[in-house]
Amino acid sequence: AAVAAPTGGKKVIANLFEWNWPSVAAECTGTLGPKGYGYVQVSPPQEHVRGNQWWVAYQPVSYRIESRKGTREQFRSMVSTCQAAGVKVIVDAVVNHMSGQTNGGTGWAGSSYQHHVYPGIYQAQDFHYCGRNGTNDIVNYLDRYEVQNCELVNLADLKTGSEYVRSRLAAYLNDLLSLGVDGFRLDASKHMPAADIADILRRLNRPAYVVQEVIHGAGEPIRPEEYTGNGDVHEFRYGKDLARVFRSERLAYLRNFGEGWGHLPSSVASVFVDNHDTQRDDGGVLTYRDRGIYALANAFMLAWPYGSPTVMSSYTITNRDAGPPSDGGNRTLNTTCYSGWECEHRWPVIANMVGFRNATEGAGVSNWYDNGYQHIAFSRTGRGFITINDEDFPITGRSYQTGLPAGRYCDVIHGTFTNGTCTGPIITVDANGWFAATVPAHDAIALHQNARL
Ligand code: AAO
Repeated sequence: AAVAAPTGGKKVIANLFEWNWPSVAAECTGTLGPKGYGYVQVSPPQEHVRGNQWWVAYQPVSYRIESRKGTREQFRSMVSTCQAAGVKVIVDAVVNHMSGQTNGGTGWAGSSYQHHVYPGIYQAQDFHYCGRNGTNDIVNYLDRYEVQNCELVNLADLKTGSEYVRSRLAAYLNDLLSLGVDGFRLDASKHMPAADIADILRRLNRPAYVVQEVIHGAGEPIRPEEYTGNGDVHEFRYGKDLARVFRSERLAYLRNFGEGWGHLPSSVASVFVDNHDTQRDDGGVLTYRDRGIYALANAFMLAWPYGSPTVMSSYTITNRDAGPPSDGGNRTLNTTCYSGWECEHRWPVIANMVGFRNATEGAGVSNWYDNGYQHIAFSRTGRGFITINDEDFPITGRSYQTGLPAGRYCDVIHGTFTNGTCTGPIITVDANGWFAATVPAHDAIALHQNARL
């Protein structure tokens, strides 16, 4: 009962990583809805092991909706507030495994557990023991059996082939649907056979958006393509390739970015410049630390019609494992943008380009221009136009064919369009679709039909 791509006119996802529920709700009303985001992705909501690392959320000990991010009632209220603001909710669902700590303990909400024993939920027989590597851990990603039957970093690996485990996981997802959620990011999907996921999804009480985390790995036997029958799949090559282009290659190469680069079919690809793992563990990708170049890369992603884009929103990373700003009891504090939290989704260039995406949905690419190096331009036929100059020098004395109707347009890279006025420069497109302007170094100009004066 999955749907293969976000539905509705507004498809951009904001990933409010590790935000607590009251802060997510306030952001839906205050920013995400008004800026045109269609979805918010939230971090795992189930009870988890205790600790102040962010990744405790990826170690479930029960399916109670009770975590450092808030209670079941706060979660329910967040979902309805977001939906009232026109923003659907996607939950990061951890269904491949339970906790990974060798010693047992007491979870966030008081449930006691041992590694491989979660009273009333799972017992020892509900897990895989692959019998390899002395630890039962995955070592060799080139071995399909190992990846799907051994433990990912010691996390108790659920036997998703068993009837009981499937029904228990479906019950968890159906409970989230009963709280009103619209979709799921299925964590660690590579570690579950695609057919097991399909079986679990058939048990959902209603259709939901599904995106599976299957990291493309060179030479690995388990490929992202195997999972596209279940829903969308994260395209990890996108952010890596885009970063390489911006850092050391040429923007001119982007003219066929996506399928032309061997990436997944656009209709099932979920894309992002970075996510919570790559911003920590993959030095190659662009992140908030890259400031203006990161904004330009997101602007390209939002302008370019490939895949379903997710905008990352991070807290400031002090070290790899450190959790978000929290109180003495490890409860996540309310978000304070630009102080401990980066709030990339609010950066004016990124937030305004969400409106560009919405205004150009379904339009093709035309009027491609590049100078062979770091200056590109293209139209989203009849609805929008962008030019990006990532040269170290301004581009002067040029005119651009936009293909847009004549008129005065807000440059949404430098200005915000509200109630018919623009807080930044206004670009005049002539009767033949042209305008002339200087594009500063490492900068851009973007126009669209919904920001016309
Ligand atoms: C923590 C501790 C561990 C401890 C464990 C249990 O750190 O020391 O053993 O608790 O007590 C998160 C954290 C972990 C944390 C875990 C549980 O990142 O540090 O462990 O929570 O609390 C693989 C999986 C992928 C997974 C990724 C991290 O396939 O599913 O590892 N991502 C998700 C989440 C992630 C989370 C979990 C899963 C677990 O997004 O946040 O972990 O719920 C290759 C393979 C990939 C593989 C990577 C990393 O990727 O292809 O499948 O991902 O290696 O092992 C290039 C290559 C590409 C390569 C990539 C590596 O792109 O092309 O092939 O580089 O960066």
